[in-house]
Amino acid sequence: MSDNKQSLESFWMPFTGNRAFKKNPRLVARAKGMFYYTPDGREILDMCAGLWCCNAGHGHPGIVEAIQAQAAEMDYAPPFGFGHPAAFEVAETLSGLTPEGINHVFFTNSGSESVDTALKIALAYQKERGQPARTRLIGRERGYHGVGFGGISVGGIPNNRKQFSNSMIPGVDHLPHTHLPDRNAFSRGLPEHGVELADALEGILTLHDPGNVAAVIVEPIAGSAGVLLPPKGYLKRLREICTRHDILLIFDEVITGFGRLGDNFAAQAFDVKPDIMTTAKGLTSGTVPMGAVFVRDDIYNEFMAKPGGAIELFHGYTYSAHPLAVAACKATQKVYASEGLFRRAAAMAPVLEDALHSLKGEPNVIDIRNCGLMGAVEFLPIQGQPGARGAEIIQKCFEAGVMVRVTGDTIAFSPPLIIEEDHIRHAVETLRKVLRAHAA
Ligand code: PXG
Repeated sequence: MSDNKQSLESFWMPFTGNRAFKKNPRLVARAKGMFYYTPDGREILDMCAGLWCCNAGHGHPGIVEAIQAQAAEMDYAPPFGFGHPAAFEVAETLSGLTPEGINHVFFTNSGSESVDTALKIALAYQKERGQPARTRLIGRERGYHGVGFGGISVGGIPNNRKQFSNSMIPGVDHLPHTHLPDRNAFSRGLPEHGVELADALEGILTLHDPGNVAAVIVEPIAGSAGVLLPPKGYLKRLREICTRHDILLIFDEVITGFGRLGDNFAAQAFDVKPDIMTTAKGLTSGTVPMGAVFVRDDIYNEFMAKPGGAIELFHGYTYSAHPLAVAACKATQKVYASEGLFRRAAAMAPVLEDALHSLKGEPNVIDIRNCGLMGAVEFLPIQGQPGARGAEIIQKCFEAGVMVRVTGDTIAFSPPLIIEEDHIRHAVETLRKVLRAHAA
């Protein structure tokens, strides 16, 4: 450590170019409502809810106080073989938000753990119900399902896989992704073209025989890959094919859950019912790490049908249903309900749509996508330097007081659901200025 300057060397930062960051750090030290504040007090409008998670905005007093009170009351309770009442209570509250017939919750600490838990439940369920040949899993190109070995195996982002290419779990296929810029660029809401991409599932099933397939996992909207939307009718068709072949459909709702699309989950926003849903992020508004896997009642019941009182699923985490996470979750859900934040997201969605699409025609903008309070603006890559334009644009936005998320040459918007119209306009006008200055 030098005199006054904190060394940044020891912390190996996740999914970050450490050397570039440490030369030019973007630090935030405080947060309140829609804003972060840098260590020197500069205000930054948070247009990505931290990392798609702080749906109730930052520092909500109802959530802060609940976490503080719980820390004083009981710091930790073991979840294996013991329980604490609030965990059961919050599980029941959450079951009230899910589609009908999905009323059982397995708690984890992150989206990655939720995904690996869901895959394990799917595999174990097939054995439990006497279909042990059903071991194959199907993900999708450009899908992001966290960083566990299960998640990267069903995931489809090449950079997240290439350093671990020999260590993927076996028996995984991938559907084609749904990003068709030639046919769907500048669509407002769900794109018109591409429902037939779901039929690729039939091809994969024919190749392996459906009787060997356990589950299909997709994000209803691919978030990390840059807000890639499902064409109209696509998710329904995936559901129909899975039902026809008795295969589980898992929706990874880590980003789309808890109001992002103006409804509890994408399952309801799109009226397509999965068998299992993975969540995290908005579950506690990002305040305390927590994930949850929601499971159809008859899947849970299959495990419970065994005679005797033995352990039904050999899986769980030391911090499953951690008291602080449970307190944060309970308080967060209360805030969502009492402040009508999911309805608010639905009301603000058209404002975000109009504002984002007003950027059509600005320099280097090649596509704009949106659904609910999620949006993306994609730029023409600089030749031979993919990602360079996106990186420069988010740096300039940050310097101008707006935080957006970048993936390659796409920037994504997923603001807290408390956002107001003026914030949206300010963010989009800032981006417009940055784009014009960048092109000049
Ligand atoms: N599934 C989905 C759909 C996600 O978006 C995860 C699983 C994993 O969650 P955890 O909590 O283990 O990180 C995610 C996470 C980005 C970005 O750049 C997105 C996520 C995480 C980090 C960065 O957009 N999503």
